[in-house]
Amino acid sequence: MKSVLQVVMLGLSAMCVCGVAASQAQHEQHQTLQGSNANELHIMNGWVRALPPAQKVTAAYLTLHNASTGVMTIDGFSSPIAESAELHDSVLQDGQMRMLKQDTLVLSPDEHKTLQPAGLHIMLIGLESAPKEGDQVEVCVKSGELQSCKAVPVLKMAPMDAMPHHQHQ
Ligand SMILES: [Cu+2]
Repeated sequence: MKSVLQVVMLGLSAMCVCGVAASQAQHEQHQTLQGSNANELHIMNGWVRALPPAQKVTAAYLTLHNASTGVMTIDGFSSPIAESAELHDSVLQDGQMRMLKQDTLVLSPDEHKTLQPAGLHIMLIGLESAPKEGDQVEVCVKSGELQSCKAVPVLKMAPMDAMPHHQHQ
């Protein structure tokens, strides 16, 4: 519980500073990564949506940073709590929000891409048990041989720093 609170507090304090300072604060939270050159794929501000116990799918959100000098193609996601994980985009079709599966996500050198509600997100599919608020869930991101994993908090609602323009749900 204490570590979850700390993660939330870090997120909130990062929100209160702007520009360069905010990005520095976020980078201090970067996870140590696995594998060769894996430190070039950074996961920041991740969270998984808490759902009622019967649910078999949920969504994970995070910001990815390509800290390398080359183009990076993200081609896989996984989590120990899910049988599979897919990248989805939310698109408005005929007045309805639909989710479209994406095979890859391309990051330019030094690009940040934020996965967030109503946009790109990771679907965690085939949950053995629905993640509860307060849990920590590991989420892994792959680019070819490179894999980066991070434990992220399970939350009922988006933390404020993950929401664009301070819009609340
Ligand atoms: Cu989805």
